[in-house]
Amino acid sequence: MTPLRRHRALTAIWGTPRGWRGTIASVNHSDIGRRFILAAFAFFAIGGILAMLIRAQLATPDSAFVGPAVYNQLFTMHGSIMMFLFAIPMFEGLALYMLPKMLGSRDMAFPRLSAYGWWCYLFGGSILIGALALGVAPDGGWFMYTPLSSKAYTPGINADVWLLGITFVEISAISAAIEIIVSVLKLRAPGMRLDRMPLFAWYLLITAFMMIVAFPPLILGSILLEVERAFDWPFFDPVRGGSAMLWQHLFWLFGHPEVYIIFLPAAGVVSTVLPVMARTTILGYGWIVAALLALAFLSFGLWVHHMFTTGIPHMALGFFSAASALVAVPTAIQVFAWIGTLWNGRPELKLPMLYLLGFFQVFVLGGLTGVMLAMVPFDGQAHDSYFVVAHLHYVLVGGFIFPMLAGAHYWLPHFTGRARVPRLGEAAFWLIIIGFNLTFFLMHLTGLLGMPRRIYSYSGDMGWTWLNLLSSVGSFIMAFGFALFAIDVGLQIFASRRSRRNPWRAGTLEWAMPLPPAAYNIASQPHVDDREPLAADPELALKLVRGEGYLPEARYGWRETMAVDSATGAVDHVVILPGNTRLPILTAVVTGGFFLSLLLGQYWLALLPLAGVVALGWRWAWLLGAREDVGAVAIGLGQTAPIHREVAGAPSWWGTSLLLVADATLLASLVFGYAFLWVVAPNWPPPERIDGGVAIGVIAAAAAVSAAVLARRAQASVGTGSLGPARRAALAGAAAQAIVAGALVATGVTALPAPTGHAYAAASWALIAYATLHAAIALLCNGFLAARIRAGYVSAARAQEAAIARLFGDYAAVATILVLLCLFVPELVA
Ligand SMILES: [Cu+2]
Repeated sequence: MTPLRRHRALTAIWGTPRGWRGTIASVNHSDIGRRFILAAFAFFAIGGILAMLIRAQLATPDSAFVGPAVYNQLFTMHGSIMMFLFAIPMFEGLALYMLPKMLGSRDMAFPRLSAYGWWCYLFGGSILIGALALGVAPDGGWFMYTPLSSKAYTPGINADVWLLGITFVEISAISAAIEIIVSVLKLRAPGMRLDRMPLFAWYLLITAFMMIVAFPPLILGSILLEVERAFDWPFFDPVRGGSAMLWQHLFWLFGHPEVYIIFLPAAGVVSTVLPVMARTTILGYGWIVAALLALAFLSFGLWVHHMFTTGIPHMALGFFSAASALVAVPTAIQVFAWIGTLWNGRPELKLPMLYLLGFFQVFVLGGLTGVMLAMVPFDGQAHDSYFVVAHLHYVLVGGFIFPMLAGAHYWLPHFTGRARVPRLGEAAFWLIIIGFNLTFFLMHLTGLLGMPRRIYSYSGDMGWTWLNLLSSVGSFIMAFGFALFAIDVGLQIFASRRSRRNPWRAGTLEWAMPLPPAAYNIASQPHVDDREPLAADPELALKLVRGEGYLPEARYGWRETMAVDSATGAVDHVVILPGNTRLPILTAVVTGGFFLSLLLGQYWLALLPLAGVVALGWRWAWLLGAREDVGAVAIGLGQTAPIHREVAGAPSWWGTSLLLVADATLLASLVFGYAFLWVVAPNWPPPERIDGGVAIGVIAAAAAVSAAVLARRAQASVGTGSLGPARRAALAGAAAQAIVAGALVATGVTALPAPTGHAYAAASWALIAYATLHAAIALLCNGFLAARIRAGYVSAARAQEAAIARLFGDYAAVATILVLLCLFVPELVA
C-alpha cells in the first residue's frame, strides 16, 4: 500500500464528515480536545471580563459602579468560571488532544465518553452563563459555604444553579480522568515501558488519579446541599443536628487537591517544554515522578489549612500546619530539577521560554506566601484578607496560566500547522507579566493593611485607595496582554506561513506527524525503545508514514490501536474503538434535561430524563461487541495479537474499575459525613433513632451476598461456555438485586424517622438511597448480561460483560453491608 493510499483509507475510517452532522457526531480525540480548549478559552474571557468589572468597582472608594447584589455574583462567578469552566477543562482539552499523540496511539480509550464529557461541559457551562445573563447567578462565593448558601440565607435559585451546574460539568471531569488513566496505562505504543513515557503522561496520570478521588467529595457535598435546599433534609443545619463545618470539610477535601489538579498538568507542560528550550533532556526523571507521587499523597492531608480559623482543636492545627509546610519539599524537588535542566543545557530565549521564566517568578513567590500562610498564627492575621487573594492568584496564575501560555506557543504549530507571527507574542508577554505583578503584588499590601476580600466597597479613609487604583490599572494592562495573545493566535491560524514538521526539534512522538495531524494521528504505530524516540531515530516519522510499524493496514472499517501491558509496554491486544455517533450528544441533552428539571424544581418530571439516560446508557453499551469470535489478528511486523473483546482486562474493564474507585470515594465521604455528624455536630444524640428493622436489614444483606455469588456463578459459567446456566444465574442475580432494593427501602420506611426531622435521619436515608441506587444499577448489569447472552454477544472468549456484572455485584454487596452496619452498629453499641 502506498503512503497516499494508506492515508486515504485511514482517513475514510477515522475522519469526521464535513458539516454540522459530522460535528455533532464526532468522537475523534483531536476534535474534542480542540473544542475543549477553545471553549475553555471563551470561558476564560468571560471570567476575565467579570474580573475587570470587579476591578472597575474597586478602583475608587465608595464606588457606585455596581451594587452589592451584582458584585456578589461577579466574584462568585469569576472564581467558579476560572476553576471549573476554565482551568480543569483547559487541561482536559490539552490532555485529550495531546496524550494519544505523545503516547504514539491513535485515540483515547473511550472516544464516545470524551464526546459525552464535552457536551456535558458545554451544556453545564451554558446553564451557569445563562444564569449570569438572567441576573440569577450564584452569589455565595466560589466555595459556597453553608449556612450562607442554605435556603434561609439564599432563598433564590442562585445557589441551585451552582450546585447543579457544577455537578453537571463535573461529569466531564470524572470521565476525562478515567479516560486519561486507562489511555496512559493501556493505549501506549508497544515498547513504551512506564519509565519511557514522556513525563507529561506521568503528570496527567497522577493528576487523573487525584481527580477520581478528589471530585467525589465535592459531588457528594453538592448533592447533600441541594437535597437540603430542595427537600429540607438538614445535613448542614445545626439546629437539627447538622453541621456547617461538614460542608467545609467536604468542600476542601476536594478544594485543596484541586489546586494540585490544576498545577500538576501545567507543571507537566513545564517539564516538557523546558528541556526542549534548553536543548537538553530533563534532569531527574525518576526524582520528579517520585515527587509527583509524594505531592499527590500529601495534598489529600492538607485540606484543613483552609479552615485554620474555624476553631478546630489545637492538635489538628499543628498537624495540618506541619503537613502544609512539608509540601514545599516535593515542590522544591521539581523546581530544582528544572533549574538543573536549565543549568545543563543551552537555554534559548524563545517565546515559550519567556513564559517559563514568568512562571518561575510568579509561582515561586506564590509558593513562598503559601509557606507563610501555612503558619497558623500568620494565617489568623491574613485570613480572608486580600493577602490570601494575592497568594491564590500567584499560585494559580503562576502555576497554571503562565505554563499553559508557554505550552500554547510551543504546541500551536501542532494545532495550526503554521509558524507564528514575529514579535507580537513578546509584547503580549510583557503586558501580561507587568500587569499581573502590578495587580496582585500590591494586593499583598492591601491585605496586610486589613482589607477583607469580597467587600464591594470601602471608604476613602482606610488607606487602601492608591493600592486599589494601581491594582485596577494593572488588571487592565494584563487584559490588554491577553487580548494581544488572542490576536496573535488568530493571526497564526489564519494568516501565517506554514510551519515545518517538528519546528522545535523535540524528541517526543507528537512531533512525528505532518502538521496539522491527520485524524488517525500516525499511519502506523512505532515500537518505542527510548524516552525521546525522535531523537533516537530521526527517520522514525518517515518510517511510520511508510507503514513500517504496527497496524499499518486499514481494514474492515476498524478504528484500531494497540494496547500494551501497563508496566512493560509489551504488546497485549488490539483495541477496536467505536466510530462517530450521535449517542454522546443525545445522552448529554437528556442528562441536561434531568439537571434542568431539578433546577426548576420539577422533581417528578426529572424522572423522565432519568429513564432516558438509563435507556441511552443501555443502548451505548449494546452497540459494542460482536456475535462471533475473531481470534488473533495480524498487527504488522510479522506479529499477531487478540482483539480487546476477547481478552480479560480490556479498557472497558479498567474503566469500570476506576469508576468504582470514584464511586467508593463518594461512599467513603458519605460515611465520613455520617460519622462526623455523630461525633462533632451539636444537638446529638438525635431524639428519635432507628427502631427495629434488623430482620429486614438481614434480608437485604443476605440478598446482596447471594446476588454477588450469582453474578460470580454467571461469570464462571460464561468462562466454561455454558451460556444457558450463565443466563439463568444472571437473571436470578437480577431478581436478588430487586429484593435488595426492596428490603433496603422497607428498612428505611419501617424503622427510620422522617428525614426532615434531624440530620441523623437525613444521613441515614442518604446511606439507604446510595445502597438502593447501587442495587438498581447491579440489577441492570445482570439484566444486560442476560440479554447479551441471549442475543449471542457473549462467549467463553467474549466474557467481558460477565466480568463487569460481577464487579458491580461485588461492589453493591459491599456497599449494602457497609450501609447496614452504619445504620445498626451505633444501636448495638449504645
Ligand atoms: Cu490548600
